[in-house]
Amino acid sequence: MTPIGVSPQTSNSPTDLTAYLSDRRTLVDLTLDTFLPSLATPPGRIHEAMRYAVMGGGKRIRPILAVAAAEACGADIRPLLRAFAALELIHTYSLVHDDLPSLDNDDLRRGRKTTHVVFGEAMAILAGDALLTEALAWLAESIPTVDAETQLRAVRTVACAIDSRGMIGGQVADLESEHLDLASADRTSTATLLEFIHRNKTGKLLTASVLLGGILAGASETQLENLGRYGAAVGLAFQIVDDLLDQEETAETLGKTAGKDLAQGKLTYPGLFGTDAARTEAAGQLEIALSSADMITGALNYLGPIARYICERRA
Ligand code: GRG
Repeated sequence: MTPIGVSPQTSNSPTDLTAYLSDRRTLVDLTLDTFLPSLATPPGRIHEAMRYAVMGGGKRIRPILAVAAAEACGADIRPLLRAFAALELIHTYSLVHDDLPSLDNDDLRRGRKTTHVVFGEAMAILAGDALLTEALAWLAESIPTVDAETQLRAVRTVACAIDSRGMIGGQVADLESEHLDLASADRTSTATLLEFIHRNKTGKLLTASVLLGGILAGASETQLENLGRYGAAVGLAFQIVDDLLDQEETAETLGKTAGKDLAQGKLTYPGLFGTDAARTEAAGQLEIALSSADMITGALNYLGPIARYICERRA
């Protein structure tokens, strides 16, 4: 298979984040388009649904985090791109399933109709299943620059992040927490539950993305520790900011339904602690992320600017 080319580095300066994000996003999109089954592959309808869900936008934060971590650890990312793009398949599967009528019942995602609205519920369930399965195959595809044991560790890291003790577990706790009677609930245990939901539902896949980049780059254990700390902080901050955006932005800006958390009685940081305290918590997590990013001393390190972008984004 022809490796996907990396365009010339646009800038070595972390201040040039926009160019960096755009360049890496193009690489991720190219990889997804190259390796996803074509519409001509039978049965065409499932591949159409998979491509509709994946190729219709999205910030590509998870694969970009993996790319940034690998680059910060000094790796040539070209042979690693398919494994990194697998993160986007996993993320998209979670969105497709989360939008289903039996879960969030949403009809807007990434500025377009959700997959089940366009393809029907049965096909959306199967497309989500197929994306997850495809992701595992991409992660397990042998990589010339990575030995088999290291790759096994990488696959295990991602799988453990999204299982019933990780992303799915967080989703289940989130479902069960809907319409909690906050007035009569003990505040400390509610706060613990909220952190559990955010760290698992959102944080673990983001952390695994950073770790995947580091592991496949051959990072040292010390580097992996710093990457793990960075990922956990970014993951928590990401979801707190998402809670704030749900409250403050419009569906037009977000490309998904706004104000849903309140309507669904979801447990959120601004809901439990107020907007100012939620912002303070996100800022604290950003500080942790920035100091952890600084410990990775590679020549090309965009981890800090990406963490800042995640905390300051408006969509
Ligand atoms: C497997 C059903 C199922 C659920 C797992 C991750 C998840 C739990 C559900 C997806 C929906 C959701 C609200 C996730 C929280 C994380 C989050 C804010 C996702 C949106 O991620 P962005 O902003 O989206 O990176 P884009 O569209 O940019 O990729």
